[in-house]
Amino acid sequence: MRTAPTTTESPIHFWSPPDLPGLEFDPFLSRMLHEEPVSRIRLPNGAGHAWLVTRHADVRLVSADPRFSRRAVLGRDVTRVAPHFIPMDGATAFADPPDHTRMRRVVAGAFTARSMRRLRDRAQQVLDGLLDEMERHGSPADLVAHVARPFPQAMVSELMGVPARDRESMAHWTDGILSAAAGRTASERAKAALADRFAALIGAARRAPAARLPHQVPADGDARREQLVDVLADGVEAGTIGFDEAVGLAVLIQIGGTHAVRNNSANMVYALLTHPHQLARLRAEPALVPRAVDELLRYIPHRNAVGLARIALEDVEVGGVTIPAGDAVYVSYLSANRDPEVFADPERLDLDRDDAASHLAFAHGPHYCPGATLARLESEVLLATLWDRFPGLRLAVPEDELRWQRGVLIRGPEELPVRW
Ligand code: FLV
Ligand code: FLV
Repeated sequence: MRTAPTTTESPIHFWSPPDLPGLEFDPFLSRMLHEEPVSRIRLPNGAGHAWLVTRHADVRLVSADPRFSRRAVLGRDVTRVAPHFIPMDGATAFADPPDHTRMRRVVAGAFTARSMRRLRDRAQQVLDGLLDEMERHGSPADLVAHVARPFPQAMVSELMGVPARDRESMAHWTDGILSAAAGRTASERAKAALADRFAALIGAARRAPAARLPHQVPADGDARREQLVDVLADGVEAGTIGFDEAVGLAVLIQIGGTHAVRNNSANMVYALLTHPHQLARLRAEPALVPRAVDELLRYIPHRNAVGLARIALEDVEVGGVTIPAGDAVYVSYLSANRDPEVFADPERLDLDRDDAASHLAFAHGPHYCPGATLARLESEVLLATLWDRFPGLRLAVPEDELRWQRGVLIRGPEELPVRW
């Protein structure tokens, strides 16, 4: 007989993510990390309870161990923050190896080293153009509207091969999907609209494979073949992935590539503007940029509460607690990034720390962010360029007058008014 005594002993904490200002860390998450590192929670939507795993070592275990399944989440009304689920049913987020491995291998075709070199050059061009426009607009200006929003939007469209005319509506739908407050119907509608658009783009790429034959392509032909919409269409043609899987993949990469990077970039600039000694350190030593990006990724609480659960397929001991088969489990990459077992003085933003690269901001295991290289290069180009162009850059309003998005899954400022 299976016994799991901790199940009946541990309390169930109701966790409704607060709308926190700035980069304030969720006090509930801190308390769990330090006092009850494997706990039970109930979130505002869905049914029942789930486990919350907060320590770095335990988060790594749960996110890489095949005894915890994403596939098994499908069809279950798991307790969660938003009324809806973010990914499409056919997306990688809901797949386990070996299916997951097969799908991810197709995506890797758009993230080759050559493709990333091309995108780094393109990122610099795009950003320089946006900063020119911001300069023409004049001080003060909103850094979210001028840079943090359009920059990743342009880059993910480059990666994907999304036509310029579709970019704004895609960004708009993406925001709708990642709102917990918009309501289920509005979010599901946004998700369906985005999926329809990608289905059309992938369908068109399937019907036009001849355009990608070497003797017909223009000079940028090689680059075009690496665009994700084409890579996915080729994967569908070859029978490696299903059409719905291809659409699910495109939707997730669009969401991460626009919404997540917009907010994280704005948060990075905000963090540096409000830590002047750290900013001075970065400006004195530009070679520090890649390490600074890691430390900012570690330090910034990217999201409210937790994302997508996994289901324990058998009883598993995690941090001395037995999680029973069938229970839902959430990991917190945010709390893992503040674990004092791994990070010295974890609450301190310190660009010189040598342990920042152990952060889990891009997750861990098979679901590790497929866009991490692109996200990282965008942040590197941004932090290496912004203060060269605007050496006097500073907040245009007192810090406590900044407005932070409410009822969202991914945290960030509404606007970031700056002067120079
Ligand atoms: O891709 C995911 C993701 C991205 C992100 O930027 C934040 C997240 O919390 C998540 C997530 O929870 C699940 C993903 O699949
Ligand atoms: O924020 C979430 C999220 C973000 C994301 O970019 C991809 C996702 O799959 C998710 C998710 O599943 C749940 C989230 O709360």
